[in-house]
Amino acid sequence: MGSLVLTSALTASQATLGGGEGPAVNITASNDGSEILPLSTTGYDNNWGPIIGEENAVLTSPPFVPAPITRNHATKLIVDLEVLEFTAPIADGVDYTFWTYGGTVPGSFIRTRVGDVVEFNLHNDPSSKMPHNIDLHAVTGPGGGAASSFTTPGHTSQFSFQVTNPGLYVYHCATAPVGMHIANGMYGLILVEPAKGLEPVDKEYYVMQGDFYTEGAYGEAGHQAFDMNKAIHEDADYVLFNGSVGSMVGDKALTAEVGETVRLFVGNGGPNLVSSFHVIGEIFDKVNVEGGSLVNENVQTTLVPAGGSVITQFKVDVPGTLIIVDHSIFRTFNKGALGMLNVTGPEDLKVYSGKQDDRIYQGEGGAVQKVSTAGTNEIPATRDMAKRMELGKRGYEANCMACHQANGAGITGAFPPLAKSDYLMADRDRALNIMLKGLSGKITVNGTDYDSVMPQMVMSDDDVASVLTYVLNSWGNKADKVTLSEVKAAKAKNAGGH
Ligand code: HEC
Ligand SMILES: [Cu+2]
Repeated sequence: MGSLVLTSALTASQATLGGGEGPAVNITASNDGSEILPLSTTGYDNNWGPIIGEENAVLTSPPFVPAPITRNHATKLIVDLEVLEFTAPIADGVDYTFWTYGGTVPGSFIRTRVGDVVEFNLHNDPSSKMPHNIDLHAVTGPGGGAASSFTTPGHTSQFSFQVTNPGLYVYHCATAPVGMHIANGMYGLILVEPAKGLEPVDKEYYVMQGDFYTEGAYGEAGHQAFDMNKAIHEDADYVLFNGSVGSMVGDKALTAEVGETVRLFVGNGGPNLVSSFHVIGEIFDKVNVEGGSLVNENVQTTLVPAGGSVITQFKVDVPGTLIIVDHSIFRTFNKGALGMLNVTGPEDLKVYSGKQDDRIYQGEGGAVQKVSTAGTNEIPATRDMAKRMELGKRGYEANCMACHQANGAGITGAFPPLAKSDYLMADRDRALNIMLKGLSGKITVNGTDYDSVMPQMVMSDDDVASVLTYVLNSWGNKADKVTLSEVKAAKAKNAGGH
């Protein structure tokens, strides 16, 4: 493992390198000295030379990636990425409301070269309901850009960063509740090529896994809403490559010809599950472990962490259909994690049988367990005001603060205020229902319109009573304490009414 030792160049001045050539010291060999590795990095070496010119980044939708970078110098790279929310099929006959970067799940693939200064423009479409931002794992800086990129619908945020470390990095939304934004599809990959580029191959593809949580079980028809409770329990209904069941099968399968070398840029958006990434009928000749500089060879199955990546490379020797799976195998046959790579070309004695069955992943109906609703362990019905306020503050910090802020002031244009909110204080039953069911649609708070979505919160009845008591009695608000029986009555009424 000689590739990570050349760190002394860290302090070298870029000014000493005038010529737009790659770094002077760029030799990485395996132990026997025979081979240049796929990500033939120099370790952490910031001799990138001057930033020359500027260009607009080419972005691609999965399963495609932009062409390899041929520049031999760093540049100013302008990225325009648009957030779009829309409803689309997640499976045959099943719709889901996705939140996306660039209109696809995963989001657009971004290709950079180490040393590039990226000017990032995050556009949030005016039709969006939610604010969004972006945390790029390729960024060195607070929140990976999240703090600088919080963008309400109809706005654009701009920030810049230099890509300092070669590798394959995940980007994702980091707006509260983070898990929900990721679960709805807000992730993608950004590649930072080493100065001398990657080893040339014949085909490159973009595959990214994600887990999805729906109110109905796998395959249940109609529009399926996001299920926060299942997400918290990591009880995924769908585990998918590239955002839908069947995204890479049939005429959408990846393709290659016998004798070609294929590189897969593989990401895992999560939000929860780790992928045991495997291609049935292949062996990865090389794997950039976790998307970094360490190269493993002759690998059958490689782990892709949630919020992580790998680069796999293999030569296809025989014709047939290779099946791309998460080898946590129920996910493949019961939750959708199945793609295909069709290899065509001359037959060989060891032809892969190619016996694929398009029905195998459909309609098997995973035995998804129903998650029981929030805990209802018995609590004294007689907590006094002080106790309610104490518990409520804790519950507020855990469940509400990310959006409505510690002082209850909310965030203008995104999250309405609770402090002195006329909407909140006008109707106690309505407030209770918001706590139990979330809220969407147009409302007016203190003269300002909001048309957004507050997800359903998962809290015990006791917590609901405490948090609402706290909210109704903080930041200048004043009301009676909320009792457990009030919460239970509201719940019973909802159960009857629907
Ligand atoms: C993910 C962000 C988010 C979280 C977390 C959240 N809310 Fe909201 N909340 C919103 C949004 C957005 C709206 C406006 C919804 C609309 O436009 O219909 C809202 C509206 C409200 C309203 C009505 C409007 C007002 O300002 O009076 C109340 C009350 C409220 N939330 C209370 C809470 C409480 C209490 C919690 C914690 C248990 C909470 N919210 C957690 C985003 C959130
Ligand atoms: Cu988001």
